[in-house]
Formats: sequence, structure tokens, C-alpha cells
Amino acid sequence: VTKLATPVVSVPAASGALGRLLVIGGGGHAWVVTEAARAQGWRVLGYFDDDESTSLGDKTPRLGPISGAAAATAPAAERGGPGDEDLPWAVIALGSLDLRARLIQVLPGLYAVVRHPSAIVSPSARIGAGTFIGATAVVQGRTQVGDHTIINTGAIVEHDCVIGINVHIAPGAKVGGGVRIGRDTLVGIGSSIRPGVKIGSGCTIGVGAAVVSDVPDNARAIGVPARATHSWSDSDDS
Ligand code: JB2
Repeated sequence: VTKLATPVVSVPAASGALGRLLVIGGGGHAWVVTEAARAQGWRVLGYFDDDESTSLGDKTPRLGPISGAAAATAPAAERGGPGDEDLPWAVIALGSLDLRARLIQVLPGLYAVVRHPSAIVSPSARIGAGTFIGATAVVQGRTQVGDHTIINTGAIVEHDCVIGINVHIAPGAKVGGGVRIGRDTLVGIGSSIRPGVKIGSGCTIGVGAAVVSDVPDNARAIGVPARATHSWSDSDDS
């Protein structure tokens, strides 16, 4: 299994008045992220989405197509910390890992950690920039979470895990201690990952799967116990 250890940026996972936030995406996931951000204390300025028919409610105006986000998110070098009121922070809030991976490449910006106040995050966990941690999710001690990863509603990531960039741990999934997960991998709703297992990059773990042995890059693993099959490039298991 390669590409497991990804660089992460430690960002305090505190609540409070964290500054202004731009949301990239206007679908269901963006709605969840926006509500969590407000509950955490971010001032959400609005969102970007190509589809003019999208809505994130009256308080959250659509600011233009996703391409417009590039102009609104200045290079990180020009930014201050969360207390800097001059420039907004950003979060990519689209559910598709493929789309997220493309946007990560092209959108500059200083990315926020959006964490619902009901989530429990160990003080010894390291959380990457652009990460979303949903309501009642748990991230335990010494775990590293890569940039732009989603730890969705009620997911549990135990101690000493290394989770890559742009991973989605879907709602209610349980990841045991010492698990390693490569970038761009989807861990499906309600699945369980045995402690110490290594899952590669670009994988899809199916809804409710029980993963008890290592999964190679770009594999799909489904069932109880999960059986890995070859390459899989798209999924709706989130
Ligand atoms: O190229 C594109 C694209 N460009 C903009 N492909 C797709 N699929 N979507 C694109 N979008 C925008 O992504 C759409 O205009 C729309 O606003 C949004 C997709 O919204 P939707 O509500 O369908 O999905 P989502 O990405 O917000 O949420 C998905 O992932 C979550 C993690 C859903 O599967 C949720 O159920 C899931 N919780």
C-alpha cells in the first residue's frame, strides 16, 4: 500500500468566532457543512456552485460558479490566522471525491477545519486543513487526518490512525485503532475497519462492509467479511 503518510496541517479544533468562511458547493453535503460551520462559530459569507437552481437557504447567498471561487480565495501566503478579518477562509463542500480531488489541485486558499460542536476530537489528533468533521463524530488520540478529508456524521476514527488526503469516512463508519487509509478513498456508510488494517488510495469500501484484511490501491471491498475486487473508479456509497 502506497501514499499513506500524507502531510497534514495542525489546526486548532476549537469552537468560537473563527472568521469568515466561503463554502464551495451547493448540494446536500454543502448544506450539512454550512450548518456545522455556523454552529461552530464561522460567519458563512455564501457559496459557489455552477447550478443556479441550488440553495443553501436565505442566509447563504450563491456567490457564483465554482470557477469564481478561485478569485475569492487568495493564496495562503497572503492570509492571516483565524482572527484575521481581512480575507475569508474556504472549505470544499462537494461530496464527490473525484470532483474534490480536481478542485484541490486548482483552487488556492487557506482552508478551514469545519467541525460540528458535538464532534469529539482528541487534543493529540492532527487535523488537516479543509477537513470536515460532522455531528457526533469521534477522532481519537494521535490520529492524523489528511487535508480535505470528510469525517462524516457519527463516524468513529480510533487512535493512531493515519488517514490520507481527500478521504471520506461516511456516516456511522467505524475505523479501528492503527488503521491506515490512502488518499481519495471512500469508506462507506456503516462499514467497520478492523484495527491495524491498511487500505490503499482510490479505494471504495462498500456500505456496511467489514474489512478485516488489507485492501490494495484502487480496489473495491464489499460484504461481511469484505472481499476486495479490482479497480473501481466511481461510487455512490456515500
Ligand atoms: O461536475 C460535477 C459538478 N459540478 C458542480 N459533478 C457533480 N456530480 N456535481 C457537480 N457540482 C455540484 O455538486 C452540483 O451543482 C451540486 O450542487 C453538487 C452536488 O450536490 P448533491 O446534493 O447531489 O451531492 P453532494 O455532493 O452535496 O453530496 C453527496 O455527497 C455527500 C457526502 C451526496 O451523496 C450526499 O448524500 C452525501 N452525504
